[in-house]
Amino acid sequence: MAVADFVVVANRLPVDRIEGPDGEEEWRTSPGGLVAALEPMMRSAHGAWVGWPGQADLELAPFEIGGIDLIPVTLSAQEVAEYYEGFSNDTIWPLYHDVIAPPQYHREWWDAYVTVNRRFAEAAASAVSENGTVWVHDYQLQLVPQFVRELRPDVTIGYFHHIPFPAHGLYAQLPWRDQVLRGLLGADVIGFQRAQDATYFLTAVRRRLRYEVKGSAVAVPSAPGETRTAVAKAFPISIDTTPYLELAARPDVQARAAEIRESLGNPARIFLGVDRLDYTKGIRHRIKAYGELLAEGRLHVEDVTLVQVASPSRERVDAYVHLRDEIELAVSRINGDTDTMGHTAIRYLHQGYPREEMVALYLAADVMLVTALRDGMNLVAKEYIATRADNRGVLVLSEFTGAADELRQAVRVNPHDIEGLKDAIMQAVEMTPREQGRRMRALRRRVLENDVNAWSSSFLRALAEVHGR
Ligand code: GDG
Repeated sequence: MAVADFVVVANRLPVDRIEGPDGEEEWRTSPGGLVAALEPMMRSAHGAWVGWPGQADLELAPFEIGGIDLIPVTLSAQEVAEYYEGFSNDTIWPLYHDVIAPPQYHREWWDAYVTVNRRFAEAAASAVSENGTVWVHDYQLQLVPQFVRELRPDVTIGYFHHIPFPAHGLYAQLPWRDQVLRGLLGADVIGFQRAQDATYFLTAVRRRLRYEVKGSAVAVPSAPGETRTAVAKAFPISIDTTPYLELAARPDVQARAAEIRESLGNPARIFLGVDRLDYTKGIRHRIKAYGELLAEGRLHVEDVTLVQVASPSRERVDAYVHLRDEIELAVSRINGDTDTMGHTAIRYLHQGYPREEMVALYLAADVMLVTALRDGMNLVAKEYIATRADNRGVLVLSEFTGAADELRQAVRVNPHDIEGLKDAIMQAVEMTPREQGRRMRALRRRVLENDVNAWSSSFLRALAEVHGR
């Protein structure tokens, strides 16, 4: 069944199962970073997408939605627990985000990871046409490039890593460190968010596998006495700017932004945080700094509100359950200490919202707080900038995000430095409209010129160049 010239492989299919109007189940395209990034290209290239439908033990035949052929991969409940919640989200995720939470190493999880990666690779290998292209995404599927190459040496293989790659001293903890490097090196091009990630990866390749590395090119042994070239470099991902520009210009969305401000009591400054509820996002640090500014009287509850959207995430992984408790305790303490009948310090929302509402929130916010302790890119920062057509608003941005490499005119922070974070928040509060405009214009130019189409084109160009070298 070799059909598609271009096959995307990602952990999740870009769809959610929902209940239709008459109670029947149907599929709807789901929002989210990767989906938003690839959807436009998938439609124009008539590609296929291999992924898990998001429910255990679901056996589904391939189907089409919105012009994209979807090829579902079945995972058992045990595989979801071991490959996805276990190895992907409780081993690789914390290790690659600088061990902010302790990674768990379990041999059964690794075995499940290998088995499931092989299944994804088999699905991709049988879907891709002769000399076609397979583009693998992210840390759940690091072995897929190697497995696809073993099955289909004719195809061009790309891999993009959405999260950070750790420094060698940390990476070396991984009991399966050499196997993972060999898995990734099955690709012709291995893309990272930041130059630093690519450097760390190349260091690991040199030190662990002793392959020859020249600049961004690795000589990977392919047959006795022969090598092929794999290239590892940075391709900073971005957003599909069109829907953000369109929504931000819509009168009803602007009216909704005004209504949000009104319902918060029209404070002089609205701060906004939008994150999956994840320990990498620095939500606690942000709340701590903000709470201290209120306690010290540098900010007053009548004048300011922090809206914190923390969308539910990985609720079956222990570290996330603890994090939620910690954040909710901190929020209710600050609110309890400072709220008045008419004003609240933090409007905390453990909910997901439609994109219209997200854009209304971006428009309502004077200051966007992105304080991640480690983040591959952070698309929220770019979304906020895209919506600020009036060139007003301030982005406070952690230097530990991929976005910090590009968004130089943001107010940069080290979120571990609470005093520095407090000063940055005050700098944002006090920034003149003229200075806001100067910075925001430059930020917008950067984001609008380097959108997701520019990102995918540059990755695919690099892929075409390397293959056959
Ligand atoms: C990974 C890497 C990298 C969030 N809540 C709602 C909602 N969102 C949307 C945001 C944004 C996306 O989800 C989150 O993207 P991020 O980049 O911030 O973070 P991760 O989910 O951790 O993504 C990350 C990314 O991959 C892409 O390579 O940048 O570093 O960790 O688009 O707007 N969207 C809606 N409702 C919500 O409640 N509609």
